[in-house]
Amino acid sequence: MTFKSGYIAILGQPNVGKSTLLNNIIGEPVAIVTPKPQTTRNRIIGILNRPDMQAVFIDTPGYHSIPKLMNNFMLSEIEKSIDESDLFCFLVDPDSESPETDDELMERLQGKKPMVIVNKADLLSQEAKQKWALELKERWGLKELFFISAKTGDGVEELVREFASRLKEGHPFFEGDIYTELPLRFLAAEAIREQTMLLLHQEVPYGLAVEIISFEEKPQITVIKANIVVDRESHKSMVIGRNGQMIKKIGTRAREKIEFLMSDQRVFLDLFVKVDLGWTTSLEKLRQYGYA
Ligand SMILES: Nc1nc2c(ncn2[C@@H]2O[C@H](COP(=O)(O)OP(=O)(O)OP(=O)(O)O)[C@@H](O)[C@H]2O)c(=O)[nH]1
Ligand SMILES: [Mg+2]
Repeated sequence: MTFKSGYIAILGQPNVGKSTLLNNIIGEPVAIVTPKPQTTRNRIIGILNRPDMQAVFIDTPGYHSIPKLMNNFMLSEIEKSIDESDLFCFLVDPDSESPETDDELMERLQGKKPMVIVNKADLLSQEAKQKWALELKERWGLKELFFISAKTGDGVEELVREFASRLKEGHPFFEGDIYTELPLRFLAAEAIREQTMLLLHQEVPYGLAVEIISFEEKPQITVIKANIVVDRESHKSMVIGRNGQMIKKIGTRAREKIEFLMSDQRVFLDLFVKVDLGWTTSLEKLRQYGYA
C-alpha cells in the first residue's frame, strides 16, 4: 500500500467557514468558531491520520487587506501557510460583499491549482448552486467547483477523498495518532477567547486577547490562571458583567471546553480582566500576546 502525505492550506475571506471545515475534517474542535469575522488569528494545524495517508491541514486567518498591525500579522500567517502547503482549499461565499478580495487571493494562488469550494451550501437552493457554478467557473476559468456544508458535513468526505487522490506519496510528518501539535496552553487561551467572543456582542472582540498567567498540571486537576485582555477601559465592565455574571459564564463554558480537549481531565480556571489601552497598535504588545 502506498502511503501519502502533505500539507493542505484552508484559505478564504473571514467568516466563510474555514475553521468549521477544519474541525469537521479532524473530528475535534481544534479551531475556534464564532459567527464574527476575523475569529482565527494564527495558523491552526489539524492532522488527519488515515491508514493510507496523513493530511496536515492548516486553517488560516480570513484573507483581507485592512491595514492594521494585527492584520499584518494575520496576513503573514496566511503567506507562511501558502509557502508550506502542497494543496490549497479556497473557500468562497459566492455572495460575498467583497468579490474583489477573492480575486486578489485567486491571483496570489496563481499556478497552485487551488480547489475552489463553495461552503454553506446548506443555505443555497438548487438554482442558486447552478447559477454560482456557472458564474464562478467562468470568472476564474475553473474546470471544477465543489459545494459543501462544513456545518452539516455534506460533501466533506468526498472532498477528503479528493485530497487523498491529489496528495503525493510520502512519509508522515507527525508520529502517533495526534490531531494537532498545538500546545494545550494555546488551545486553552483560544477556548477562553472563543467563549468571550460568543458571549459578548459589542465591538470588544477585536481588542480582545487572552494571556495565560499560569498553567499547572497536577495529578488530579489542572489549574489555569488567565487574563482576558481588553484595549479599552469601558470594555472591562462588559467582560465582568453585572455582579460578575458574565465572566463567570465565560469561565464555566471555557472550562468545559478545555476539559473536553483534555479528555475530561478536571480543570480549575481562574479568570481576570486586564485593561491594556490600545495594545493592538503596539508591535511589542502584539508580540507579548502571541501575535508576532
Ligand atoms: N449554515 C452554515 N453555516 C456555516 C457553515 N460553515 C460555517 N458556518 C458558520 O459560519 C460562521 C463562521 O464560521 P468559521 O468557521 O468561524 O469561519 P472562518 O472562515 O474560520 O472565519 P475567520 O476565522 O473569522 O476567518 C460560524 O457561525 C459558523 O457556524 C456551513 O456550512 N453552513
Ligand atoms: Mg477561522
